[in-house]
Amino acid sequence: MEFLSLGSMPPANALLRPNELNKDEPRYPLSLRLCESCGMVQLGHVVPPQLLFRSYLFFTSSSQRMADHFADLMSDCAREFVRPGGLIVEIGSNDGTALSSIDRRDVRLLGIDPARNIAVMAAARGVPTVSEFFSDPLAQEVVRVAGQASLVVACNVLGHVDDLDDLCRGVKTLLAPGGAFVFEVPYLVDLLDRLEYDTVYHEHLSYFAVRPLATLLSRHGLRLERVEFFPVHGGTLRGTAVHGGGVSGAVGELIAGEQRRGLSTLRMMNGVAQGVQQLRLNLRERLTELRASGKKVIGYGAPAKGTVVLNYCGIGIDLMPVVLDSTPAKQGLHVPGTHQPILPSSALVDQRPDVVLLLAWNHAEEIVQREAAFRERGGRFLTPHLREL
Ligand code: JHZ
Repeated sequence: MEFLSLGSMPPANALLRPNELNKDEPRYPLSLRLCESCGMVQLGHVVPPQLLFRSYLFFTSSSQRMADHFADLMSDCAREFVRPGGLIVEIGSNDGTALSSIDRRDVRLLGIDPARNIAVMAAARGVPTVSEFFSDPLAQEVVRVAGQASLVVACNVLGHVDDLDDLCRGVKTLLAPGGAFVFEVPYLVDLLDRLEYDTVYHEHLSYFAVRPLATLLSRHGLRLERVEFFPVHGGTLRGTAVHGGGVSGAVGELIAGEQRRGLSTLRMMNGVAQGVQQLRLNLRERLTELRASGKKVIGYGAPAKGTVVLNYCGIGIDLMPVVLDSTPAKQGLHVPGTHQPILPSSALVDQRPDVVLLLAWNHAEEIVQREAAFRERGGRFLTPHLREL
């Protein structure tokens, strides 16, 4: 049952070149649905993955905090699960940031990522990368060539994959006995509690609570053994699964807690949808007031999330003339739909805004610290959830 519609939107990372601004942009419906029986929350419409992921503009290395987070994950998991000579495979390895952080010389590494432009960057970091979509047939091929993996890692990947059964079959094929599948996904409960509607975009097909994850894994002979939570990306769930069935006692308790909260009820989702609609009105009102009082507002960060906020809230160039982003590949391009030009972060000084809308709010600490001089000059940071920083 559909409970939230964000309208029809261009894909969040389909940034435009200046000569594309007058052309029609492909738009696709963006809405969330709940399966009341299994608790899965998913998009109502699937954009073909070839259009979204073959050439990709998001680089894991763009945040030092995220790079540190993944380095910790890799070193902890390698210590726990990988013996000398063992193989570590990362699905969705992006630019190789996580795998290249492993400082052990006695393990073998393999990245798998469909983005061809990014695989080149991973190779330059010394990470051998297969530039393909992960699938069970690909897993069989990896096993044939390199053997099974003691550790399979997939961070922010499960939500991006339409055929989750095939992905789990592939993990089952790839995982050596005694090995672990460690994955991270944005945690649905945080999304709902904090109204993080901007993490809903065409790349993210599924939004996970613990119960549907456990059901999915167990259907493929994988047992969800451990679940941990981290604050990154607005609330992240890290799961560790091993060969087997069912769930551990601790995971069972988490599932019971989610059920007690009424997580898979339409009633709860409808409340969230109302909160999101209110947030849109409030943000538009605040930006309109700022403009009326002669204040200049610009955006900081051109993340996928930013495209959603600007398009859903109807924030055009009149309310926000430019957006800044530190990623060289994004600079000189324009935000899909609303068309703000993307300038380097260094333009903050020349732009002289009064208020910065922190579209990359999940990196607030890193950004606010770096841009301390802006606040010293009297500037203010505001998040799309109307938090003042
Ligand atoms: P960021 C990505 O979402 C895409 P996005 C993906 N689909 C996913 O699942 C999630 O991550 C988890 C810039 N920046 O990380 C860099 C600065 O300008 O929120 C990025 O363009 N200055 C895989 O795109 C953007 O902000 C800075 O100091 O929503 C952040 O993008 C920092 C730290 C970042 O991901």
